[in-house]
Amino acid sequence: MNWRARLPESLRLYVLTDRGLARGRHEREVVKAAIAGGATAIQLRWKSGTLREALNVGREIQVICAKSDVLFVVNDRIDLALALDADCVHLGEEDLPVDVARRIVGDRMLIGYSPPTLDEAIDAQRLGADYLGVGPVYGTRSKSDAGEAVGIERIAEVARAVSIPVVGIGGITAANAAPVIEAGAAGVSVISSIVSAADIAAAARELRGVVDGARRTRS
Ligand code: TZP
Ligand code: MG
Repeated sequence: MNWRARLPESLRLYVLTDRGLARGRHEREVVKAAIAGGATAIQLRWKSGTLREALNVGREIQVICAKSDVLFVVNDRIDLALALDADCVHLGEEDLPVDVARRIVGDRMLIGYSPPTLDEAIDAQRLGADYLGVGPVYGTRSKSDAGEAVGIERIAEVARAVSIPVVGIGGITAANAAPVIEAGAAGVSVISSIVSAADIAAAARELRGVVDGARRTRS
């Protein structure tokens, strides 16, 4: 699969797993339902538990993603991403820097990065990032160190400043996703509005509909 060529399409509805927010459901169930509803990318986000467990869960959800041509992303850990031969690794400011990561993974894996500032967004593109996660767009309780909401304006600013795709993240729901796309994002990245939904597939379908609708009116 040439993920780079189809990257903006694959970033339309980007769902992050979170065991603590999944109401007791296993990642495999969450991921299957999210994909049934139209998720285009799945990120294994693993904040507690052992690396061995993450490897085993990652193997399971990677197979589910591959069957549906859904981009499989590993959060934070290049070692885990390489062990799984993931499609992509997503890094933050506390992880290995983008240029160091690029030296390790070469061209075999996409690299996403969450820049804390506009300058870092521009740097990340120069250093080899394939896409950027920008946020928190709105207030969120899903990441304790996410910081203050940066708003829609930051999406527009970053999207104007770089040529790689941008996804919005943080507090995004079907009710507030359209402005994120209208501001220039290729897609939306979400945890709670899908992972915590009673009906995950229905929630994904609704959000995907909003994203696709906003993309159509933008173009
Ligand atoms: N990075 C910035 S905000 C956030 C992450 C991982 C959490 C997004 O979760 P939610 O529930 O969609 O606000
Ligand atoms: Mg991270």
